[in-house]
Amino acid sequence: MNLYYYETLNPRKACAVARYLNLPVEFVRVDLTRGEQKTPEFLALNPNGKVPVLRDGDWSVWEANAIMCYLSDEAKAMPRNKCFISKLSVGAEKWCGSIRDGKRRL
Ligand SMILES: N[C@@H](CCC(=O)N[C@@H](CS)C(=O)NCC(=O)O)C(=O)O
Repeated sequence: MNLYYYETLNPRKACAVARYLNLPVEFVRVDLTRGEQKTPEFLALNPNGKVPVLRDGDWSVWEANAIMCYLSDEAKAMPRNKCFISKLSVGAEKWCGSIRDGKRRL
């Protein structure tokens, strides 16, 4: 899994959870000051052009909350290994976050 980040609040949350759960995540720095979040390559990962983004195989997750839920599922971190957050609800969280950002892209 690749976690695209910059040293700002939202990516920091996702990075902290990935580290805390000790998951095999490779951290990829996206320099927001150089506009790297608006390149075609990055927009293919997240059409909103924001970090954090988690890439897991063909699956791309954005929105810090959605990423933290996804990582939690990956680590089976919920009590009794009950995963309440399915890929479907991660998608819903991603969608809600996109609306909060004023866009409706999923
Ligand atoms: N709702 C999103 C917000 C993500 C966000 O605003 N990321 C900022 C950094 S903290 C960003 O990538 N800004 C770059 C830009 O807007 O061009 C989340 O929770 O992940």
